[in-house]
Order: sequence, then C-alpha cells, then structure tokens
Amino acid sequence: MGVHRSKPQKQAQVLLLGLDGSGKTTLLYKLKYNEIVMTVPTVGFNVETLETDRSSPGLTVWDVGGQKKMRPHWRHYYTDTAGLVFVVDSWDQKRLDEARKELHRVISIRE
Ligand SMILES: Nc1nc2c(ncn2[C@@H]2O[C@H](COP(=O)(O)OP(=O)(O)OP(=O)(O)O)[C@@H](O)[C@H]2O)c(=O)[nH]1
Ligand SMILES: [Mg+2]
Repeated sequence: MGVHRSKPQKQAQVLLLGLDGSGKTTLLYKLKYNEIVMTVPTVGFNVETLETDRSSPGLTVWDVGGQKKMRPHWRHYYTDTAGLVFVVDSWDQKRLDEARKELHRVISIRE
C-alpha cells in the first residue's frame, strides 16, 4: 500500500502595482491575514504566498513600492508574472491621471 502524497502545488506570480499610498500593502496583508495592518511606505517590495483551494495554483504576490523613485524598477518584476493587480485610490482624484499614465506605461511594455 503506497503512501499518497499531494503533488507540490504550482505557484502563480501576481504583481501588485499602483501609485504610492494607493493601498497595495494594505491589500496584501488583508488578503494574507484578513487584517488591516499599519503600513509604512514600501521601499523595495513585500512578498507573500496565498493559499488557494487544491485545484488552483498557489499565489505568490509581489507588492512593489509605488513612489516615483521606485517606478522605474517595476519592470524588473514582470518576468513570469501571471497576473497584474493595479491598485487605484479612487478618493485621490488629483492623481487619477498620474495613475492612468503609469498603468498605460506598464501594459504597453513588451518583453
Ligand atoms: N480609508 C482607506 N485607507 C486605506 C485603504 N487602503 C489603504 N489605506 C491607507 O492608505 C495608506 C497607504 O496605504 P499602503 O497600503 O501603505 O499604500 P501602498 O500602495 O503600499 O504605498 P507604497 O508602499 O508607498 O507604494 C495607509 O495609511 C493605509 O491605512 C482603504 O481602502 N481605505
Ligand atoms: Mg506599500
């Protein structure tokens, strides 16, 4: 009688991008721990794995800082990314156009 071991789950990479202060890190930890945590501006990135049901791949979620000086580094995280979540603070109407431009920049890049 064999011992059945579940196959190691594949991981899919998801990238969280958006302007600084849009709520990426808040969303990441809400998804991970179902809690609202106090955040500080992200310099670099945060990464967490999220459990999914056994029929779906697990998710590795990368949350990259959105300050202007960080945005040129976003492209270094595109490789092997299966999904993009672009977070927009709908209350921050003054920066909606800036968010739109950054989103266009992200989706217009061809590898
Ligand atoms: N009212 C409200 N505040 C939020 C929400 N999401 C985030 N915040 C607040 O907005 C501030 C910035 O949130 P962060 O999650 O750190 O933003 P971020 O996109 O990770 O910012 P960077 O790391 O600088 O790119 C924090 O004070 C959060 O508590 C939301 O949905 N509603
Ligand atoms: Mg952050």
